[in-house]
Amino acid sequence: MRLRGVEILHIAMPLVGAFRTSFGTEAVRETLLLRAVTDEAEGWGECGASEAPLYSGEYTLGAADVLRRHLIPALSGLPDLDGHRVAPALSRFKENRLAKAALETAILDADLRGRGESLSHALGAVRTSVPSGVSVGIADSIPELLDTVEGYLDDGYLRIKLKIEPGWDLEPVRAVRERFGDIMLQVDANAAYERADIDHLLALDAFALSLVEQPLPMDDLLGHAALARRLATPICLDESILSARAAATAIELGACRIVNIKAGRVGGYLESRRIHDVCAAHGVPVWCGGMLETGIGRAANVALAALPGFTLPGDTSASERYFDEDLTEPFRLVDGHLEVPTGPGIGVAPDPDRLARYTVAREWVPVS
Ligand code: OSB
Ligand code: MG
Repeated sequence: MRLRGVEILHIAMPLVGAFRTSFGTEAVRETLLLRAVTDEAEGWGECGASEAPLYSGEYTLGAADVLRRHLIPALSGLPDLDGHRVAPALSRFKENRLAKAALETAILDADLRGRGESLSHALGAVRTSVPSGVSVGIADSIPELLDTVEGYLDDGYLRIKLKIEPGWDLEPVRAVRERFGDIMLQVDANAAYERADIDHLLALDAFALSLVEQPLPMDDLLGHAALARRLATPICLDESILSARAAATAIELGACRIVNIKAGRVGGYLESRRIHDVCAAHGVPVWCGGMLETGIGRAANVALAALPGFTLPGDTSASERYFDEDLTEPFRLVDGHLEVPTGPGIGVAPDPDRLARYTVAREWVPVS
């Protein structure tokens, strides 16, 4: 397969409700879609970056810049390009995993479409549908939070994840546990606490949570290990796990018992599978995280979540939890599950009219 070029589409998709975490509030998904054009097929990838570098150091315009200036040109002149050759061709460029993942996914999608194979099959999926949870942002008040959670439980979500931060933790968690009883419940701090908060975090053990996600800074694996020695609730890492090597290190240090896998954060679906394999070898359950993706990114996430080690419900929610109108056919929740696409590649494509409506800029980056 030979790459002809990549179109970078800048999109702006209003969210049905602003999503608030410890690091900021997002009301519009301002991100990139990539359309890889090869001599065999076209492929799509979605970038996990947001307008500002709050989750990681990457942000949408920065991702577009590194893609056009460095990453896409590095794929020129490769006569036998396929999904597996992207990461080695980009490896001399440091970091920029969200941008690399989007590019690798677009090439992988084109490659698989050309061969008529689904991404789920290529990754080694064993399920035809995946159990879904939902990530609930920080609310203005506890009554408002309880209404939101009730709505999601009525929709059929199989587990609830509450975003927490100092000042919004024990009370909201207690209120949700008391009101809804024995639901599967977990929390995500997005690194909002410090080691000095460990005694405070121990109070979370009272609420029978499935896990506490990324309580401490991303580079504090030893802090997570120290917390893990005292906290009965399993620690799950998100931001800290940037690669299969990082996953192996975190597990060996006792910094986590569960891993959230997000393809963007780790540089792509192929590295995600390696993390899955490392975790499986250690008996560490994994689940699929999300970055408020459109149907393009969601399709690929759902394929990943169908692998055997994904034994916990992921942040793979239905399209309507994010958008009034998705770019693809909407993903729908059926008995708490999303169906895994079966068509070639990621198995979905953007609807041209809706794509045009939400595209704010596009640029063609040719390769020779
Ligand atoms: O920490 O999991 C996170 C969204 C943006 C950035 C970080 C995170 C999240 C979510 C949303 O929790 C998950 C989803 O896509 O539904
Ligand atoms: Mg998280």
